[in-house]
Amino acid sequence: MSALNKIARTMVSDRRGILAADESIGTMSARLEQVGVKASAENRRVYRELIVTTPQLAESISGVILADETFHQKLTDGRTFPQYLDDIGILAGIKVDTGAKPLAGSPSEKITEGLDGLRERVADYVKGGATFAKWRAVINIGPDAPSDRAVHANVHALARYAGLCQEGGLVPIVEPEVLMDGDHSLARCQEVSAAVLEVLFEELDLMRVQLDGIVLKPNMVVAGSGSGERPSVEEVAEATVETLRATVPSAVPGIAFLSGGQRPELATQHLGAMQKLGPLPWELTFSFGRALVGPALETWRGDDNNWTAAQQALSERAVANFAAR
Ligand code: 5MM
Repeated sequence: MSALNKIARTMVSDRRGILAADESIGTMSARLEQVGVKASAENRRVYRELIVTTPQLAESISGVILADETFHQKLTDGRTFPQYLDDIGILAGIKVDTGAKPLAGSPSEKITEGLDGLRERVADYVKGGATFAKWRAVINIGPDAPSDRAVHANVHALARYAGLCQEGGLVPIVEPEVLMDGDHSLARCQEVSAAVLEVLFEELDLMRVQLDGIVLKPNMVVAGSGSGERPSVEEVAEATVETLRATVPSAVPGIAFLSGGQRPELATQHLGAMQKLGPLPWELTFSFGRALVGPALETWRGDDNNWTAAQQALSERAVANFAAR
C-alpha cells in the first residue's frame, strides 16, 4: 500500500468523516458577523479552537480541513492546530485553492485559482504537519450553464492541483461542487454531476493522478433549492449512488460528500440511505462544513458561557453522521 493510499484510507475508514473548517477569511468573517461576533483574526482563531477541542471529536472525525490562516495560528496552550490535531489522532488538511473567480468569457461562471507557486506551498504545508489538501471547483447550473469551457477549465485545474499534491506527498481531496442554487430539477443535477465527473476522471488520468491516493468530495444529487421539487431521501440516495457508480472508478478509496447548504439532519439522512444501497466499490462518508459546524456556531454566538453547549452541538452532528455510516 502506498503512503498516499494509506492516508486516503485513514481519511475515509472506520465510519469516520472529515470536518471542513476551511472557510476563507471572507466567508468565516461573514458567518461570525451573522451570529453577532466581530470578525477578527483572533475571533476566527477562538472559534476554530472551540471546534477542534470538542471532546471525543476523534471518535467520529478522521481529518479536519484548515484554512491557511488557522494553519499558522496557535491554540491557547501554544500548540499549532496541526500539532494539536496530530496529538489527538486527527489528520490535518489544508485548503490550497485561493478561491473561485469569474471565468473570462463566461462571467456568470467561476474558475478556481491557486496553481501558481503550489509546488512550494505544498512543501511548506507538509513541513507544517499537513497530510492532505483540498481544492474546490464550483459549477453552477443555469439556462446556459455549465458551459463546456467552465467544466474543462475547472477539471483541468483540479487535476493539476491533484498531481502537484501527490508529487509533494499530500493526498488531494478533489472537490467538484455542482451547486444546489437554482430552480433546476434533480434530473438536471444528475445529468450535470455525471458529465462533470466523467470529464474529471478523464483529466485526472491524463495528468497521471494516482486514483488510489485521492478522496473525491462531490455534491449529492439533489433538486435545485428554488425548484419546489422535494425528492424523498431514498430518491436522492438512489440518484447519487447511480451517478457515482457510473462515473467513479473503484480504485478511488473513498467519496466524502459536501453538504452544500442542505439542512444538517437531511444531509445525514441522505448519507445513511446511501449506505443501504451497497455493496459499494468505495467508502462513502461525509466532509461537511455547514452541516457539521452550523449548529455549533449558532449556539456559541461568541459567548464563553455557551462554549460547552456549542461543542455539544458539533458533537451531536459528528456522532449522527458516524452513526449514519
Ligand atoms: C468550509 O467551507 C469551505 C470553504 O469555502 P470558501 O473558500 O468559499 O470560504 C468549502 O469549500 C467547503 O469545504 C465545502 O463547500 C463543503 O462545505 P459544505 O458547507 O458545503 O458542507
